[in-house]
Amino acid sequence: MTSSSDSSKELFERAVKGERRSLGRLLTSIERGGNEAEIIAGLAHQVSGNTHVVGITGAPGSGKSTLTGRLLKLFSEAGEKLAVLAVDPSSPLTGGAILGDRIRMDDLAGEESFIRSMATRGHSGGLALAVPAAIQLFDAAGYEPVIIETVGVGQVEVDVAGAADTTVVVVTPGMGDAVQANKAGLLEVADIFVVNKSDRPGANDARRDLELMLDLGHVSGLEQITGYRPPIIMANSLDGTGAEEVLGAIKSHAEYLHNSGTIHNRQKERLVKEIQNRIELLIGLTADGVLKSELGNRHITQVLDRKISPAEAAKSIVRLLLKD
Ligand SMILES: Nc1nc2c(ncn2[C@@H]2O[C@H](COP(=O)(O)OP(=O)(O)OP(=O)(O)O)[C@@H](O)[C@H]2O)c(=O)[nH]1
Ligand SMILES: [Mg+2]
Repeated sequence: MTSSSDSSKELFERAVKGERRSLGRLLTSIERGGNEAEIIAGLAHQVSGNTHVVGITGAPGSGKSTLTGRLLKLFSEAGEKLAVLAVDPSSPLTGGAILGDRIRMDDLAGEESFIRSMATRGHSGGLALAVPAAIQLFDAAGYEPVIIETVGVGQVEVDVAGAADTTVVVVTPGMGDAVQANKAGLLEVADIFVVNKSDRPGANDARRDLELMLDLGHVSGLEQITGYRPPIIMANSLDGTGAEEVLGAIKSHAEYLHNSGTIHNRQKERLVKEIQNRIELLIGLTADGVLKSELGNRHITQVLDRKISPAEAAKSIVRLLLKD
């Protein structure tokens, strides 16, 4: 074993015993990616599979962090040792804003809770691997639940939501927010809806839009099979209205998952997705390498000489690679 994996192992053992500084260092390695991250994820995987993962997603500025802060306080008061991971799939530049959230949240967290933000740091596929690894690490270190906050702007957060056992989708009154969430594919993944900023005009319209969409069968096909209909909760996270109800809904959904046995499917889906992401990453790296190799050059030359098409070159290379 290399010395770096030795030190990861030591850090991991200390993190599992509750040493927060070690946990922080491991999370930094996970965020950086590469071999070290893989070793840590492997160690964590062996002893994970217990925590409940709650995803909180929604449009930028919908109040996810404010709501998360409320939940953090309620869970902490109930004696839970929870972890919050704030994920920003956009640019590393907004890391500062997330940090601002973190500082606000630190005031609300109990001594035992752990709050962390994670940005892409510009490497592709980074979050797709870093988020599940971080979840497994928190899980191994005994944090329950793990709350993941992501900004809802594209595919990444739908994926991250897919990594959760319970997904909370936050919408706000006005501007057809519910319709936007529907377009972004967020309604399909929602287990709980929160109409936040319900102190603003149009909150009841937003609620009605969501009810209609649920009725219209965007999700009701699933509802008929499972018997579960996502609740819609009106909240004002500035004064804390609705937060207890959201907490109750998270607990009810967790119970539903356990009673129906669906929890195993979710955990399986999460691991299958992780394997898929890792395969894609490995194949991508292999493709990069091959194109710079002798084999790659031979094919590139043939394509340039118009002897074979790019598609034929790709297929031929893949066929040759799969032989090894
Ligand atoms: N009126 C009102 N304002 C709220 C409510 N919840 C949050 N806000 C405000 O909305 C703004 C955005 O809140 P955040 O919690 O940072 O929203 P967010 O979804 O985490 O934002 P990003 O992480 O940047 O996507 C802040 O100024 C909050 O104070 C609410 O229930 N009512
Ligand atoms: Mg936020």
